[in-house]
Amino acid sequence: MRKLVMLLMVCVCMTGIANAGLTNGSFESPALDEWTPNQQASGWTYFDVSGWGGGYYGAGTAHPAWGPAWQPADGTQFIAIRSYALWQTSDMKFVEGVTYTLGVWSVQENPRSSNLGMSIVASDSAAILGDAIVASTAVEPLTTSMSEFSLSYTATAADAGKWIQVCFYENPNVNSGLWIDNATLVPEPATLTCLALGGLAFLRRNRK
Ligand SMILES: [Ca+2]
Repeated sequence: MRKLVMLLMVCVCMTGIANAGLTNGSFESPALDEWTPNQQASGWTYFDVSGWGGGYYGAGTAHPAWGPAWQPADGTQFIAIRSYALWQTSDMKFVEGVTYTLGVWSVQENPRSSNLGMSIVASDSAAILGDAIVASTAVEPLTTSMSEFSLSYTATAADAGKWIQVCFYENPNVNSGLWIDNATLVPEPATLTCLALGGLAFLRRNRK
């Protein structure tokens, strides 16, 4: 019975960590009845990366006229951006030696390379987007279906204690709309905390 309780503790821990770090990573909030242009997902800050003022963003459920390529990958809602970026401060700070993997699902309007940008940022402040981009990549989503992309970074001693921020952007130089869903930020080894909790439970059990 006790072994079962400890096993359950570890399982609950690992399940909880699957979506740890980000707020509203699946863009399910606020709940929207339908696709809405210029609607922002809560928990994220948006900005125009082109400066030309012709960008677009939207959120909600898939438009009824959209084909199977443009459907949410998780839940019922997702977002779109064109020449826009969005970022947020996660609920984690960097720990030296821990690897953080930023994941996201995306499909794009036209076949254009380097269109989806993903960045991991270290910041002294949770309130503003920092300028220390510690990892960044730009990838080409498919036009036929959502697919997953990821970016990993192992924190150094210099990063330790700084807020972990994440940013997604559409490359304004290629200007092709992106649909995005299911953003995650996963630390590894994530099981250290869980194993520590399991160890505590074991010690308490033996003291009785
Ligand atoms: Ca979603």
